[in-house]
Amino acid sequence: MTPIKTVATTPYQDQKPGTSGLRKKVPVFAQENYAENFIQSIFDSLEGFEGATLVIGGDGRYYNREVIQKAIKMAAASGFGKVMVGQGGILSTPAASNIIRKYKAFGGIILSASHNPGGPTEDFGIKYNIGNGGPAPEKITDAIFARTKVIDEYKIADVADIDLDAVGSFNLAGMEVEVIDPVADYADLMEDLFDFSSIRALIASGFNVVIDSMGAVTGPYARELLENRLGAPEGSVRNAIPLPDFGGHHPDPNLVHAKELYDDVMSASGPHFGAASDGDGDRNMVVGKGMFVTPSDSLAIIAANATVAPGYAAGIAGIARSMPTSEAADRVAEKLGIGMYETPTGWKFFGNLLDAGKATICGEESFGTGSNHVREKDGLWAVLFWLNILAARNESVAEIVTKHWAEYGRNYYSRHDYEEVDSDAANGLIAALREKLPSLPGQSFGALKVASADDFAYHDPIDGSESKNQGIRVLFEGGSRVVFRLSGTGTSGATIRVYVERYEPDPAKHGMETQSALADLIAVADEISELKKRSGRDAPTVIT
Ligand code: VG1
Ligand code: CO
Repeated sequence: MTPIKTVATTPYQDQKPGTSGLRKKVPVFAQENYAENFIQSIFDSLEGFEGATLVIGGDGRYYNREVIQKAIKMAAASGFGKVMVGQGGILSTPAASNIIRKYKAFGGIILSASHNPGGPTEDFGIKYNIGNGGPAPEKITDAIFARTKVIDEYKIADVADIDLDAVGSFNLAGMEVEVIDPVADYADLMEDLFDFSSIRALIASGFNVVIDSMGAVTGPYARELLENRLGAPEGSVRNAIPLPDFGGHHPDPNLVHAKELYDDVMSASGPHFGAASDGDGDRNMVVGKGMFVTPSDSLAIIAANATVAPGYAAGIAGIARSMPTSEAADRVAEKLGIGMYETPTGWKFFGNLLDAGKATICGEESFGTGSNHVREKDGLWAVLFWLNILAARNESVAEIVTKHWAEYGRNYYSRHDYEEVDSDAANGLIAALREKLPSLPGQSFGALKVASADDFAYHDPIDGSESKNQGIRVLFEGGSRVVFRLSGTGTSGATIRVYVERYEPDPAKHGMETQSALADLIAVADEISELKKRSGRDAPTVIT
């Protein structure tokens, strides 16, 4: 008797994938057939996977194991030949991307809500990645969403739960399941890209490095790399055990949620260098003594120094950044005489540029940096890149950053988030801005005169696809700008993001505090968008 059973289901109307997959609260995901509907809709939107391999893994958050069991049984029922799943259900997002590429899988399902909190009433997420290892492009996520609205049945192997905790292979309803070591392949890849012997020597000389894994997925990866392969003392990786609720941490590596680490590095007796990663391991925060590196600057500095790392010794072909990310990297690309690409927010837009060899290094202002080694942003990769640069240059983080500004100028930059704002109010704010766009150019706000204003649209140079309404940009004469967009990853209400940037070429003016350096632009952003009035808020929820 075949163990495959077909189950009748009714569609949900709210399964639209956002910036990075479908994200909802756990109680939403726990509704009858909710996860099954979405997973079957993924399979129904794909063609040609009969007998092929699917990679499955997640960030270890609450509900991870339950959904992995369902996904494996459904993959068997839909005709996949093999599933590779991380031991314990664990795979960081960049590690999953690597496994898909290395073992030439058809694609992968990544269970994560990234930097959002985890737990029984917190967030969960499902994302599909294609065979290049990257997030599915809009064409596929649109097809998945269309399918979720009409789905009426799904298929599942009616078998007992799988043991996810022991590495090994077995047969499940005619499909092979391989439970793999989630760390080894990724750690090997990092060792191919970076000069581990120089970094080992730097650490052995007394350079004190700590990584805060924030109770999330990078713990085992960071331990293997930093403590086992690079010789840092045991305990250098903090909050190293992935926990279903991240130990109550909000695993978002920024100055608000990783403040303890920041304060420690800034203290006289603290470590020389600190880094943190998010829930699923694709974001990074880098802090040196006396110097927090903004993600936009980090992208520019990594690109400018890329050739110190063996994996990039031949030089980089181009840089890509999301539109709201600061233009610091543009100046590096200009100097290197290489291509610079500006894409909408979200890693899925970098995939084509990376596949085509147009861009080698990519980044976002939201603590995300990565390269063509995988097709996701990669937190530990960025940390190792910094350690490689520090080892090669024999200077402190603060020296490297200030010298970079002196050479290229400084892009003062900040993002203000207004979280859990009423959705109608947030949509109204964007709609009103959109209406104002034609009248803005030429208008002056104090000393700032609007040069141009638009709603960012992206034309993909590789596949010709168009993505509209990707953020309202107001550009001022002299190169300053403010950008407004709504988050596509939140799970309650709306989050308004305001991005503010000012370019300062004069090194004598590089020592200002960021918020003061941007004060006039922040005030103008409020005036143009009526932010305070419409959101009912006096101040942002989070400033990064
Ligand atoms: C946010 C960030 C974006 C990032 C996305 C996924 O999206 O702004 O840069 O790519 O999260 O990252 P949004 O739509 O909320 O602004 V992760 O680490 O959450 O997978
Ligand atoms: Co993430």
